[in-house]
Amino acid sequence: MKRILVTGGTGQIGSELVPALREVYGNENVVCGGHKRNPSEDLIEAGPYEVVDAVDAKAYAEVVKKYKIDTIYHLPAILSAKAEENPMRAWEVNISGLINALEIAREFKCAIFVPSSIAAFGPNSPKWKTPQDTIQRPRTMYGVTKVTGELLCDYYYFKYGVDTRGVRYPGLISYKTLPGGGTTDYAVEIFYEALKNKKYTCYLKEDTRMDMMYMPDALKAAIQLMEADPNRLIHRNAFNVTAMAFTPKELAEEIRKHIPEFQITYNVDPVRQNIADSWPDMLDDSCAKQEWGWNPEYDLPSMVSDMLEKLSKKLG
Ligand code: AKB
Repeated sequence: MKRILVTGGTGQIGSELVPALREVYGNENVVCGGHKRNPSEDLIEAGPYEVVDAVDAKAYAEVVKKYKIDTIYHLPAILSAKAEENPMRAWEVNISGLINALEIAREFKCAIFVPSSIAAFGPNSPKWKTPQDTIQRPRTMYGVTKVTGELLCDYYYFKYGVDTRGVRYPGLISYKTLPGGGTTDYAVEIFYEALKNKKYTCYLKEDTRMDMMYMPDALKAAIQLMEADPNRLIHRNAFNVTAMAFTPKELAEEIRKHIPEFQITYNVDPVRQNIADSWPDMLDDSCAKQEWGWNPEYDLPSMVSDMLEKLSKKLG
């Protein structure tokens, strides 16, 4: 059985990936490594929990050694909008943290999953059906760290044979843990406001199309890729994955099918608008489909109805 450590385990992806992995591999075999956010009670009660600051290589390595870890899901990252406020901190967390993880994976012979993002593309990448292999000249610090991360993961695979794998996530939507400091965050916030106040003011223009995915598909992608037959993998770092692409206006229209009184208004934040305009509208995920059988379950209508149902239960 695998022995897994998830760093960034209390964040938006980690807080749902840890329970999903525990279901597959057993509670005791999946260590949740948290840092900034306090863990929920069920994360601590169900299995091992350790504080892991990815920037502290020694502490990171000690946890890997203590639990005889053979697979790391390395998730800590400062997201796009936050990274523009403090680019040096973003470099430290996203790159110094990552190089620590890669060195530890090399030393302790661990396989490692590292998420990249649509942010690894820039304004001169093709916008529609962005190919797996194409121009990557992002203009955000977050994007720069994501391209660097992809290259570092390839380097550790080719130079040292470390089993590095990753996907380029689009904006992720979930009802459990809020994202923090991303450009795609509106697609989560809108559901809270729709249920609580029946109105939402969006910081992006109504026709800003971006690639998105519902969290169950994002978790499935990570677990499925780490289980994939390595002989079939041509790309490794990092696979384009996608599930749906929509604009704020289209999302609001879909929500209105469930909450007819819902109203959306717009008050554009130039920083986040600029970032969103530099990203693809939708990725081409055919390599992920061919090389490891990627197949998302949720589209816009099924995501919206599940989100509203689960979130309204959560909000009581
Ligand atoms: C962000 O908006 O920064 C992230 C991402 C697309 O990687 N959600």
